[in-house]
Amino acid sequence: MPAPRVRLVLGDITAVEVDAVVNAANSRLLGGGGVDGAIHRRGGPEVLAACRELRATTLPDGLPTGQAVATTAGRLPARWVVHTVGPVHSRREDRSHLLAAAYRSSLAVAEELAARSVAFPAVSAGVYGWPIDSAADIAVGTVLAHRAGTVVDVRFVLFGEAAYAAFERALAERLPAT
Ligand code: AR6
Repeated sequence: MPAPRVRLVLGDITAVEVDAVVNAANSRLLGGGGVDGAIHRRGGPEVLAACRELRATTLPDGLPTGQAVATTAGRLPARWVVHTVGPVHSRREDRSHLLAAAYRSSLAVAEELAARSVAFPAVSAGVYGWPIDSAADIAVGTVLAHRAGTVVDVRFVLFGEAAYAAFERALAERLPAT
């Protein structure tokens, strides 16, 4: 099975029409800033209600770092939000495996939902402080290593030229022009 087709998009992930939008959430799953805040604002109260329900049932202690879970997308132009928790960047400890796990878990959840298209933000590259070049390299490497079942279309939706350029470099390194 081949890897999904990967595309880069400059803009706001809450405006993207895909089956599944990935949220760079935190373990509490009750909203926050950055992508998380934007997804909850545009998705509306249904998304928060679904997150609260998860906390009250299957995830009483929250969602561990590197894992993923789906909810309704509420009013977003998507079918589902896949919430994942990236690691906070640390200079003392290599947490790359946790960032890769966040992408892998999100793809696994999207496959369970039989999603075809998935949009990812640059998980951990905002509030969680991950340097953008490294975040892009891990994101692109992990998605290209995925053997696609239903998920054949992956879009990285990048907020700002610097993030877009970093993902372009990461993609060029992994997929040299033939
Ligand atoms: N569309 C696409 N990308 C965006 C958007 C958007 N609307 N808004 C921000 N970004 P962050 P994290 C970019 O901080 O680092 C939250 O408070 C942003 O420029 O959203 O994983 C959560 O509740 C950056 O490149 O996520 C957690 O507590 C990238 O998305 C914590 O932040 C990720 O930035 C998670 O931090």
